[in-house]
Amino acid sequence: MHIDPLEKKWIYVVLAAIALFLGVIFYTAAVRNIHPPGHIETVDSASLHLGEEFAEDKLGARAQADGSVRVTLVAARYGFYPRDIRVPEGTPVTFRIASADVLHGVHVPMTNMSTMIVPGYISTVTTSFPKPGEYPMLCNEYCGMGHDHMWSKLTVVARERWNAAE
Ligand SMILES: [Cu+2]
Repeated sequence: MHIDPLEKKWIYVVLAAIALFLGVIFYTAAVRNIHPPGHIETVDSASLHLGEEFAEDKLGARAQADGSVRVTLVAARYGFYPRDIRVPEGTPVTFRIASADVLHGVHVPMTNMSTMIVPGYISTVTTSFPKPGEYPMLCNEYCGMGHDHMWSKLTVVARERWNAAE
């Protein structure tokens, strides 16, 4: 069978591109621990305030029995609530986030904390923050007129300064 040399060249180019894309996907998943949001748990966005997990008094950071920290957040136009989160450095932190209205995204610059928050689903991300400091949590999915102002504060504090009651 005859294949035109130019066509052959492009077959190699395409195969190389596919190999590169797959490589990037595997690298980010295995090495950088970046995953798409898990569409496993559902939640009713319209009644978050009435539910068990996302009621107002249940939100925020809480120490878990295994030493990790769980942060429960509601994303709503225009912020992540509660607006001021404190977590300890170098500790596994699991974020559980639900949207009260439309599609949002959350991103903490210079870290791998980033996920989409799709209404109706609970987005879960586990990461840890090696460096203490104040970080913005930004919305990275356009969600309306106030999107540019949709951010909340994440403070990473030294382990011994972190008080589980906060
Ligand atoms: Cu938003």
